Amino acid sequence: MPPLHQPHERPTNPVIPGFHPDPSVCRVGDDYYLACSSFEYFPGVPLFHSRDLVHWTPIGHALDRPEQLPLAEASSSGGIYAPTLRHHDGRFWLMVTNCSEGGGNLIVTATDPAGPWSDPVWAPGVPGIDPDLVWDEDGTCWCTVAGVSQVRIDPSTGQTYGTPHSLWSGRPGTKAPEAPHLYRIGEYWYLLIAEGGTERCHGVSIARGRTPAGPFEPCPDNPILTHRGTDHPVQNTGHADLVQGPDGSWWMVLLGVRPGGGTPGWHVLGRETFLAPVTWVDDWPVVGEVALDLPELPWPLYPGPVEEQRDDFELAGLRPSWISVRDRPAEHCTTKARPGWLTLRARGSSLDEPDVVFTGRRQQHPACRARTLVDAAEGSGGLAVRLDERHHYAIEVSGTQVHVTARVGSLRTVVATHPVPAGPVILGVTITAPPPPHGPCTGPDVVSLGVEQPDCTFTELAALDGRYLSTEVAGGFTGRVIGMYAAQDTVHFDWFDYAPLKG
Ligand code: 6LW
Repeated sequence: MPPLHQPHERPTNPVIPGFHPDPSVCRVGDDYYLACSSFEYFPGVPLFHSRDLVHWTPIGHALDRPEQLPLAEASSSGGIYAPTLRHHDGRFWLMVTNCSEGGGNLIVTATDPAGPWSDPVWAPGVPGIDPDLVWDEDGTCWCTVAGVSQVRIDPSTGQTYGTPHSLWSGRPGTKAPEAPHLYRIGEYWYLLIAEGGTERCHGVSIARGRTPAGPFEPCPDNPILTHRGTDHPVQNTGHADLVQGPDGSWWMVLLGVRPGGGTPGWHVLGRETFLAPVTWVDDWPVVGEVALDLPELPWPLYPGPVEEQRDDFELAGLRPSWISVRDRPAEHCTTKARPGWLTLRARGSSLDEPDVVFTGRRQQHPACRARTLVDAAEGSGGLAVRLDERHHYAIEVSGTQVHVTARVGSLRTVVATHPVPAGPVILGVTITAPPPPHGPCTGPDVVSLGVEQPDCTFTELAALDGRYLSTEVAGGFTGRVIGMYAAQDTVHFDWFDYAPLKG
């Protein structure tokens, strides 16, 4: 498995590449922890650790037991939305919405953010998504949600008190005031929100007041961040959380996307986590550029442990970077059936169905290569680039044939068929920039699928336009995930590797 980052002299954005949206960050001493949304994937709510705000190491998930995370009824881009991660009274508190049936707003706690996390406490009295938690000087806990409204809560039971009241709906005429976070900074309580929807009009606004319950006075310079109407390489910037750097300076983590190709630009990696500097003028925050090259930081960098590019499935469990669609019961996904292999057992569902048996990792680089050695003697399955049930490209072994398939909305087709000798076969996908000439109609990338021969040469069977696996085409809130799946019966995978490519 690849590093989430290469140790750089000069730090770069995004600080957590690939589909890692809605970041929420908290600081405990010299350590920083960050949580993201995970939607229909299991386990839910990926968690990261950092010492420098730039290098983030995956440490696990807040929701990694099926009883914490009912997702069977979650639609694509349903499920887990927008966590808030805070540290209070010696414990980590994470509040999040499970938008699927059987879900709702929930709170889990842990003393070690790497887990174990508690069973959820449900908070049915909380009136919306994107819940924030903050404690005032008296120890009263306030829960603020999209809209933007607020209610008092006992976070250890989920019990709410009083009637939720409206705080602020952002700038007049701007849609989707959401993603609130409330902070006590100096003399004021600051209410940070996102506005404009999570697409190109996304932005960040702020208001301040003397109490956590308001009234709030909007900043005269709102929105304090937006890239709408610009040709900045980072778009859709919004959904932010504030944090202080090791030297006391202020920073913001936020989501952004990197559209590629011609017009209007297609983003394929989902909404990623970026870092931006913040300064203060007249007690209002001023956000610096969300640059792909971050400024030199005045504190030491800690690159952290680097994950291997390759997983040989030698461990009893799976590394935190592996995610599955909706659930991961041991009878369908295990490294124990054949030691040193990942075994997937199909439910008879294809990639077109919500209960497909699929385990993959996020595509984190615009250009990359992924390969796996598959033994499909007892079934059929292969390697897929997945955005959702209706948008995926795949290469599948079935008997002594491999098929490349493409599903784009309601169109589904077998693009290529190729004979392979009996026995394990290496399947590969290579994602690269489109060849020149580039014009307004050029897609963001080319997804090439094929088989690797015993002499290590790659036989390309199909080269598909990547725009059809983009959020601009498919909609939704996730990004591409590249992984292994079983379509019928039992399929074994000896190893999987993923490597970023240049260009
Ligand atoms: C989330 C909302 C948003 O609830 O997208 O970009 C939604 N912001 O705040 C899903 O991530």
